[in-house]
Amino acid sequence: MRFLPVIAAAIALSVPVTAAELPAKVTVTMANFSYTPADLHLHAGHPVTIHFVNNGSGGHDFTAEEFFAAATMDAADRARVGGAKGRVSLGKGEASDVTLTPTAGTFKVHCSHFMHSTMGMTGKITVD
Ligand SMILES: [Cu+2]
Repeated sequence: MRFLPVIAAAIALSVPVTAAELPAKVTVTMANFSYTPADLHLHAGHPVTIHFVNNGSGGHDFTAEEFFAAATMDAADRARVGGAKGRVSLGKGEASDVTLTPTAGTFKVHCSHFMHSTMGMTGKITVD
């Protein structure tokens, strides 16, 4: 029984640190002409790394100005979303990781390339 307090203390010390510092990971795949998943569900106040991949035959982007503007992220990630543009632009076969902490809300996503949203490149992000 004398080891029990030690184990309890180790758990108390390790669990909160791990949970607070490791961002969740989600992948968003761009294709002609879709996002997978089209509806992204994230948790407010919890850091997440979004892995964007372009599997299409040409360039695509993930434009979500309000989502990125409301999120907290460091300067390098802010640059990856084009600053105020709020857009992850990828050429064919490219990928990019963006780590951020989202703010609650429902946000629209679209591809800004000519006619792509009309052909189906739209999505939604729900943060709660
Ligand atoms: Cu596109």
